[in-house]
Amino acid sequence: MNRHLLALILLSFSCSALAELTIKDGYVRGLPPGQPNTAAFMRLVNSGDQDVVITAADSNGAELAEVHSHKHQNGMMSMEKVDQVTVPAKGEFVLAPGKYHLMLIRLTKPLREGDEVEVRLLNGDVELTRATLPVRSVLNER
Ligand SMILES: [Cu+2]
Repeated sequence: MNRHLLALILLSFSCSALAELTIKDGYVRGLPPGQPNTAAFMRLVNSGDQDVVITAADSNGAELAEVHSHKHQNGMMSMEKVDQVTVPAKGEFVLAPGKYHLMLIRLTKPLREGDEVEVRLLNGDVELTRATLPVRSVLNER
């Protein structure tokens, strides 16, 4: 390995150490059996001095995880995958019902109240944060 490459790798490690993203108040919406998809909600808190950009996600509970925006247009609800989300330095970004959410697509098993699902948020291949979220029945959602 040449020295430049090593320096680059060390630099990227120290950068990711500065990214202090944590997931707070997270949960996965538990839906009746037979639903292929659901959503996870959480507060993304950045305690670091630099903006954190999320470009990808994954989960052990679904084949795919994507950040979606949610819109009301002409009385219709629609949602759309977003390519990236920026959590500002010393700030937060909220994923909540009717707003942005982490879509869990093609669930690998039915999710019941009390189950747990792990989600990871990434920038490219670099893990920014992960959390184990409880499943909360949609009936208990505020
Ligand atoms: Cu969605």
